[in-house]
Amino acid sequence: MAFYITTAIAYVNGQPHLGHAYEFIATDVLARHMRQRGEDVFFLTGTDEHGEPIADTAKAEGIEPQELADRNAARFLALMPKLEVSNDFFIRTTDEQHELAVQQFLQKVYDNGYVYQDLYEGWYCPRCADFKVENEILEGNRCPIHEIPLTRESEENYFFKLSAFQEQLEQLFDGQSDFVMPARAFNEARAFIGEGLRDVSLSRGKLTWGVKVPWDPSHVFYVWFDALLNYYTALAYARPGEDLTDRYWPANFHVIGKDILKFHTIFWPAMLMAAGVEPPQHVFVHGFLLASDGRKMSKSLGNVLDPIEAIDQFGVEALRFYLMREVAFGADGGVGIDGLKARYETELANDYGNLASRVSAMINRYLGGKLAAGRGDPELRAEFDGLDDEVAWLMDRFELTTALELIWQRVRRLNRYVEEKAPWQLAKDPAAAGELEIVLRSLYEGLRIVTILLHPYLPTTTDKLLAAMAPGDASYALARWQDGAGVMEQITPLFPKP
Ligand code: ME8
Repeated sequence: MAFYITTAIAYVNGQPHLGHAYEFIATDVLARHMRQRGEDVFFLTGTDEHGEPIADTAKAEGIEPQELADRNAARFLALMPKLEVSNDFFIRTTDEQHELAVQQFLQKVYDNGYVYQDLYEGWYCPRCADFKVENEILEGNRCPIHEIPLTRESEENYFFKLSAFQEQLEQLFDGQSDFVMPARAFNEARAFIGEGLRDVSLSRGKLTWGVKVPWDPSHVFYVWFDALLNYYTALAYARPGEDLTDRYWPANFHVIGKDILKFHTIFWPAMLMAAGVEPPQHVFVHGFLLASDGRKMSKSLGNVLDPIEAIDQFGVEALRFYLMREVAFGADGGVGIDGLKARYETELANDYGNLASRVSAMINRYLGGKLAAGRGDPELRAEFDGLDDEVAWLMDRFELTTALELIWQRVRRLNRYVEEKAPWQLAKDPAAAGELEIVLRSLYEGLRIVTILLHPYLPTTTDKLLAAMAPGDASYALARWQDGAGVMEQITPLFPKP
């Protein structure tokens, strides 16, 4: 089945940071998991390049917005392989095909009668590129997100009739309790609709850095309308000569942070409805990464976990694992380099790395690297029965952290099993040869299963380990206890001391 998943597209007025990396990695974990299950996955990410913040930053640097966009988009593009992110396409909202498609789409919204002209006056945050409603503004007319002073702006604008979709949005939410996940985010969005929707400004007359409004080229579209459309427009040109829209739309998951909930769960489905296009199936809203002291990460406080430094020190797989393990996906949480180091040593190097080394060493030493067919230890086997289904069930609900915990319980179980059975003792007793074979075969099967399930989190390490095993395939169908013969080569440590 088609499975289309997207990240938010990052603003190019700054460099990639850990919050971006977190979202890319989490989305990648689910994309890889679905590929293992044989789904027809399309994974989109990219950059959001228009709007006031980019125009302002470029101006401050004395360069053209396109130059700034090119420079920073290249940084995001280069980050993907460093994070082992397996996106199928990288969209830039300055792509000509995207700009044309935005114009066509919004022209349709206009033709359908959902756009009108009016005077707009309100409090505007140049960093959010958004007008703020009175009840969310901080004392002293400051932005609730950036805490910077807002400016009073008024201009003749085109408006999108969001209010016309009040009922349809209520029906969407009330008919599908997992349209927005997790429940806390759903409730927040539903409450916003419940307050009564107001029309929103669709264009900017003062700005030139954006997609021109086709029926009035003296205006550009408000950057959010241009940006949200990336999820839809990319499918038409991601594969030259092929239009993937029918194959992948509606998207299964849009993955976003909690600060952009309103745009994705309210504006976006309404825009799609206004053009007669189906809304996405789910929007998953993740939390924010904070410093380990619970404060916002900031360069001036010196509490930033820099993703590139973390990768240089511990490797990308450790970063991926740590972020997915440390902070329950969907909630906020603190992270830091000390926590990463601790999990690297105790969990990756000891729990998993040592387990793999010991199992491979013992299979080679006692059995010459070969395992005969057999059913293994029924008690241990029973603890792995149904694990694949449980993990898949959690992944379908984007429970990346809970799924990882479930897998890790089995990693720990295998370590206890080694201690309980002490294969090195069995090896001393010729009468215990049969039992030794059963114990090692069971360890091999358990290790193979957890390795397949860990594959989305640790793609390179698990590939390396599976390459030393036969069968060494990461497909999900093999994440069940097998009875056939096996082979395991001697391996080098998976997580050496950094
Ligand atoms: O919002 N922890 O771009 P962006 C977790 N261009 N996630 C974080 C984070 C943190 N500390 N900081 C940011 C935009 N994010 C728009 C999106 S989509 C059509 C347009 C997340 O570069 C943030 O919540 O500010 C968002 O999902 C993503 O990073 C990009 O943020």
